[in-house]
Amino acid sequence: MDQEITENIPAGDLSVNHKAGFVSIVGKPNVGKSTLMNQLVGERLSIITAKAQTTRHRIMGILNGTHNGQEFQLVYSDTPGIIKPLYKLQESMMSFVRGSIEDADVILFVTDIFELHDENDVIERLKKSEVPVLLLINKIDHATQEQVNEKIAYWQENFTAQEIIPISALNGFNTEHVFESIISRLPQHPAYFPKDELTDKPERFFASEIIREKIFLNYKKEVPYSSEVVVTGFKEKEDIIVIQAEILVERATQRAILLGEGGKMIKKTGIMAREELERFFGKKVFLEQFVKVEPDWRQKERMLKRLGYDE
Ligand SMILES: Nc1nc2c(ncn2[C@@H]2O[C@H](COP(=O)(O)OP(=O)(O)OP(=O)(O)O)[C@@H](O)[C@H]2O)c(=O)[nH]1
Ligand SMILES: [Mg+2]
Repeated sequence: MDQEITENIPAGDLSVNHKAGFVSIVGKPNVGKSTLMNQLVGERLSIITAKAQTTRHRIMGILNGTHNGQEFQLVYSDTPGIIKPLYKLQESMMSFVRGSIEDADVILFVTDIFELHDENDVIERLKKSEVPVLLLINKIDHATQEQVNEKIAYWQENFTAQEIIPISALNGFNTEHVFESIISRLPQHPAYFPKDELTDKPERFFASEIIREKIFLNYKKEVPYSSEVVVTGFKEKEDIIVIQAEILVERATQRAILLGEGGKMIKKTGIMAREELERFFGKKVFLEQFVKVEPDWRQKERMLKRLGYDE
């Protein structure tokens, strides 16, 4: 299991007594990439749902600390699950994945012990990169030792990784081992971000993601995939944050579903979002939501740019 290979490890600038690097978390949809990033960073930065393609952006989570007497900064990137894009939004999602693989010092290739995904498109992308890859077999909390061993054997046959590590991102099982493996491969480099920054994204982004998470949880079929959230107002007052959010959908029928009978469903979604926003920001939140039809926004380049889907 431990295939420690020390070649390929960038030494970086040895005169700097500090380690820093970019760690990209990639894999198929729904394997637990966002769960893992939150676990490794120790914050709930990325939204998580049981539905595939929850994450649409590259989201950085920054971890600073000291390891064996040396300061370090790990810049994790959570990314969208790798798929063959069918529409423009998904093309942008895949360009975020590409960018994060290009920047990486270490790649975490996350797989699911139970799902038999066709992982070839992930492997194709990783083949082009020279960066060390740690292959993580996730969700082993429900697996037997025998199933874990079988999966390790499968991956030893089918992929060349520097290490194969079975984990449970949900329970944090073996994630400390993952951290140690990353740190040992990190180059000497000054910090990339100020030490008090937790992420590269603004507060508004997290507000919109939290609302989107509740839409993913409350609606079925194509509705979550056709929805996008834009925070149009974010005012922090002394004791409350006032947030206005537009929810875009592609069709009038989806708007009706989102609202629900007598506005019941949107109200429920709003309450769930507000509670989560209050936890996230540690403050009272007043949330106003407006549902708008923006025909085919997922296909329109100009709209996607406006919504932040360009690199
Ligand atoms: N049992 C179990 N479930 C897990 C584990 N890690 C993640 N999950 C579940 O798997 C589902 C997907 O998790 P995410 O973290 O959103 O997966 P993702 O890879 O980020 O998915 P996309 O953003 O859609 O690509 C959620 O229901 C998680 O709770 C794990 O270690 N064990
Ligand atoms: Mg995700």
